[in-house]
Amino acid sequence: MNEKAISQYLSFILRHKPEEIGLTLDNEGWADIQELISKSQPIENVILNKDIIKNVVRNSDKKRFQISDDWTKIRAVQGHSTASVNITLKKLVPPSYLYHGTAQRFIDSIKEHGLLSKDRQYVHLTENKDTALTVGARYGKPEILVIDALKMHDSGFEFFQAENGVWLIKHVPIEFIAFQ
Ligand code: HQG
Repeated sequence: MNEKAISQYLSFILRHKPEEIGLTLDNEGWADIQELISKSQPIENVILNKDIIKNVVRNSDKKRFQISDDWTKIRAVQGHSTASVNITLKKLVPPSYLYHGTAQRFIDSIKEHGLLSKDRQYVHLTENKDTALTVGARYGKPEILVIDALKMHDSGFEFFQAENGVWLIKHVPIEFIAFQ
């Protein structure tokens, strides 16, 4: 079974387009697992069930999803674009520096506008350089930007952390970005 394809399908539905299958997410991003199963299309001929979903959630390298304590609900913990979801996030003091992986072809625009959240609700930052490299490589030749996170925080910007450790912020102005 192609767990990656299932993970990508769940990301698409739970982060971006629940309405595509007539699914409703609550304000915190939760979907009813049974409803998700009954409304989902087969993925590469695999019909979702609870065990498949549990395995995908458990094996997700980035811990992208969360299942509720009573095992009835599922949500994506970050990465949303859908405006119907507004997850309560932990507001935290960030480490001194955080990383953002991007593609070289975006650098000129980032130098002009800073980091924008684009289609998503937040700009995504990580403590892990390797993760940043992989994320950047999805869009072209990767480039790692170093963000002066603590200085930004001390200047009044709010940093949030998702359940899986990804750091989220609304915008990063250019003065806090070190270009290599
Ligand atoms: C770029 C993955 C031009 C930005 C990762 C990025 C992440 C600009 C792209 C999560 C720009 C948006 C999110 C500007 C930003 N001009 N380009 N001013 N500002 N950009 O996919 O951060 O595997 O929406 O650098 O781990 O790449 O899906 O964001 O290249 O946490 O679970 O615009 O997705 O997680 O791309 O990735 P995205 P992202 P998953």
